[in-house]
Amino acid sequence: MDLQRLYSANMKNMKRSAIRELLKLANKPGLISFAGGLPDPGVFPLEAISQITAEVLAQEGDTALQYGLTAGEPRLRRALAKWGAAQGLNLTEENVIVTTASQQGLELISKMFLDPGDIVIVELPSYLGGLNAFTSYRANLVSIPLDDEGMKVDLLSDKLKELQGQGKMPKFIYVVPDFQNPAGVTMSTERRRQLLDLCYQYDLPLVEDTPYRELRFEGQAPPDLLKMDDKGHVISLHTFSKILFPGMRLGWTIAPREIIDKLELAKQSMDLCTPSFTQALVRRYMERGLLEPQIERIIGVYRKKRDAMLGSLDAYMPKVPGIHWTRPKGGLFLWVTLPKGIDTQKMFAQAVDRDVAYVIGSAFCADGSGENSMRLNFSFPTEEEITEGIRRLAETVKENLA
Ligand code: PMP
Ligand code: G9A
Repeated sequence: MDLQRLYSANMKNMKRSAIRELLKLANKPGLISFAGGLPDPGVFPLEAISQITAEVLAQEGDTALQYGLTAGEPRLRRALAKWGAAQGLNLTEENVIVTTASQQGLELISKMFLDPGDIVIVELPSYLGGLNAFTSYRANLVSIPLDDEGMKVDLLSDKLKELQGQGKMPKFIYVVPDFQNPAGVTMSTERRRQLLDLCYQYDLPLVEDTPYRELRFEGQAPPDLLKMDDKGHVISLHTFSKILFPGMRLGWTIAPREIIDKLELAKQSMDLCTPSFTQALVRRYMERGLLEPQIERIIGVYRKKRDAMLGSLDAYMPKVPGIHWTRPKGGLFLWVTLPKGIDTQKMFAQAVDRDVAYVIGSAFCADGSGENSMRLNFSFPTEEEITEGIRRLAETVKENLA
């Protein structure tokens, strides 16, 4: 059969995720992977989940194994609204839709807003899974560089003016404001304020994707964009993937009611509902007050791993101009920049020969740049693997400098 003739234009526009492809490498014996953003399985709360699973089956198996409502199990929606309210957000359960993790939130938002050729403003670099969701609906991505304080809003302001002049207003702006994936940086309070003001000025939705916000190792968190927004522009994506575990595929989106209603409509034809079973598990887990101590446990483990990675980079990386890396105060990732002329894609095979892997920087850059950069994940490898892996990586970099 000539399938090429049949594929939709959307299908033809889809790109394979470098992250997902790299997961296949994880089985190479001896390889130390700084690639995928995998949580440390050592922190998975197996005992509590196994106990709660038995309880759910015994006490509410009839509903937990049944189809559920598209917007989510009502008691979980309530629990999530309560969790948000405890953080100072002004919301009710009607502002919450449960999703099959936050990747589905990205897909639903794309489905809701994007026609072919529409513009989405993204950070440079940005989360690959977000970029791929938007381009699968044939959006044109316009990248705004970030620095240690997040998206450079002065450049955004210029770009919005330019696009308005061309009659090409974007559909929304997408940011990962907290411990950004891939760069590890957090948007400052001032930038958040300016970003929201631009959204108000140009009447644009702001999609904040914040899976890592709770995983802060030190310092004071800047205010939530959702909390700062008093005009209903922010759509906020959340997930249990990094604060509990990703195998359940459970997340939630907070937004004004009208948007929740459209997301529900878009979700009906996608998966009917998020699994009732995992929703019941997490609701009980939260009701029992287990989530907060679990987050504290994860923070303790990842802080040490972040320290191990920074310490090893300081110790092993060649000290030459042009090599630097971000120093994240939370999350799962940091971003390494190498001197111009080193191509991390070309270097990748050499790194894998030395049994160490990373994600190439260009995978996160919608404009094709980033060839001399890479993302390193520190949550998955052990501290010993981090030290050894960075030593191997530094050897590879030295070989390329020579
Ligand atoms: N957004 C960002 C910024 C992410 O880093 C990730 C996962 N690494 C996701 C969304 C998707 O996560 P999930 O679907 O597991 O919630
Ligand atoms: O495995 C995935 O695709 C989720 C993790 C994303 C990442 O590594 O950024």
